[in-house]
Amino acid sequence: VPPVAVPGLTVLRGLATPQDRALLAAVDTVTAGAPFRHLVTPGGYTMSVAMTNCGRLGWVSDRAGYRYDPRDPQTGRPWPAMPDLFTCLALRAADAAGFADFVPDACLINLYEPGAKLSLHQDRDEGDFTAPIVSVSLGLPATFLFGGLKRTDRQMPVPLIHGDVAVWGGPWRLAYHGVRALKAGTHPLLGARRINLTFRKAV
Ligand code: MD5
Ligand code: FE
Repeated sequence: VPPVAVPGLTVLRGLATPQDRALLAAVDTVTAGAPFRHLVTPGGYTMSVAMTNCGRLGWVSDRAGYRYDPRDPQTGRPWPAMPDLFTCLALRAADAAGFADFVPDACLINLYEPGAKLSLHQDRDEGDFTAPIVSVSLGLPATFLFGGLKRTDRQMPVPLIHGDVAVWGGPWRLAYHGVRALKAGTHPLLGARRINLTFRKAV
């Protein structure tokens, strides 16, 4: 996998690999309290990526719109706490990419099965665009598409494999991005799945 030469994007190859089993055990703890579910977009489409959250705030979508919610709408309970392992990894990655003191208050957990994709979008539901976003890839490889600040800007494909941690922020915080449909395959730890942890400062 080649090094990434995209301005505004730092990919720390394999940073999460030494902790992969512990990270997946923590994901299981979170999903025991807040199961993965397929959210509906404001336009009425059901997303192919299944999602859940941990931390003080969780990202949700329904017919009313996108928002951060302190409670899981499916259970009415607060989201499971952010595991310390998650917070520490996100802080360490942000630091390595030049963003000091990143303390995420939201972790969106995305589950991809073959065929699942994320269409081109911006992450703009957060209150503070000066904080970076940190993303951890586990399981099957995916192709991340990193665009520009306009929807029509050319997109750069970036392969993300198990253990990779991506950080972006600064002037590129509002870049358009997406994930290509996941190809079928079998990963030794995750089988036919990709799990992505996306850490953000929502407020
Ligand atoms: C994912 N998740 O892999 C993607 C990518 C999301 C989302 O986009 O909103 O849940 S993780 C986000 C990411 C990683 C590296 C760079 C950029 C975004 N970016 O330049 O925008 O499930
Ligand atoms: Fe995104």
